[in-house]
Amino acid sequence: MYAEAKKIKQLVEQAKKILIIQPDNPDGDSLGSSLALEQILASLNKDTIMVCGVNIPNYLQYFTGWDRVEPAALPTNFDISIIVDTSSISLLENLTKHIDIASIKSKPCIVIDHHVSEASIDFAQVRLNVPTAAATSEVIYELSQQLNWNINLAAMNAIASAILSDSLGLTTNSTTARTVHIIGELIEKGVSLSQLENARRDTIRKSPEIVHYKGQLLERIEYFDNNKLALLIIPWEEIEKYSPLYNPSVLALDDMRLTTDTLVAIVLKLYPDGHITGKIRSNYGFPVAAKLAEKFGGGGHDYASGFKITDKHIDELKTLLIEATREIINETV
Ligand SMILES: [Mn+2]
Repeated sequence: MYAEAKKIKQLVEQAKKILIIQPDNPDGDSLGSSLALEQILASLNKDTIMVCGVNIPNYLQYFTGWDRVEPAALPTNFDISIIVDTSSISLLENLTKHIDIASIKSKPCIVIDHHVSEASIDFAQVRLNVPTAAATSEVIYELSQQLNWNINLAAMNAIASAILSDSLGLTTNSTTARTVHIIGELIEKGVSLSQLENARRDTIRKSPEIVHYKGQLLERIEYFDNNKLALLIIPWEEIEKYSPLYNPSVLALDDMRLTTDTLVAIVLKLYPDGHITGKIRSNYGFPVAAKLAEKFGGGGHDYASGFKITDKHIDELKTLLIEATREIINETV
């Protein structure tokens, strides 16, 4: 039972139009959470607008309704907002180029999340953060059950896909018995996992161009400290060219993590205004991802995290990252 449920119910009941916000790094969980909320709130006769600061990438377009997420909408006539799957203000930077942050701050805001790191969104009226949940969509499922909100089949499909996405098919360390039970309940109510998986597989097919680009990325992976750290840098020209087709980091990360002796895999993306984002993944038994990201102003989970840097050259950042990873490895191993 969530103590925050009552307050959330009140805010939702009083609202007519609800803005649903995803972070600037949308993933299967943030998208599935948004789509599930869209359906659940529609059953409560609420109008919703789903927004995200970036376009929904191709590899997530197996979610029915992804195209209802507006990348650059300018809604001001909403009553409350719900931010899903992040507690970090830095992940709303792109969005606030399209929407005045003051309009969000001036109205009640609810955060629903499952990230362990400290919350930097300080203007939310209610923050329902459940770090023990494998996905934000798991929290939305539990909350809806608790409040007796109707979850239709479209919402159940979105929740199931989102949970499977964040939990890598129920295999991450964050997957609990409850996570698996929820999937079981969704199947009982009509969700077909094989149908969802087929839809997903259809969208993750790669064009020959992307398969060749993946080859280039794999060749460029650098290994440090006896392969314990795998590092890949993706320049803006490639992000611009390939990310509308496929997320470049997703192309390489699994192979990086699956290298013999590798404990930590990091992908750095370079942007034209000089900022650099980092995606960190660590291997099972080595839960240091959030700790490492925090050293660079970011955060996340034990095995998956990220950060954003605006004041460092790539060479300097690379040196610092190699040192920080080495330190954490020495402390842990
Ligand atoms: Mn998530």
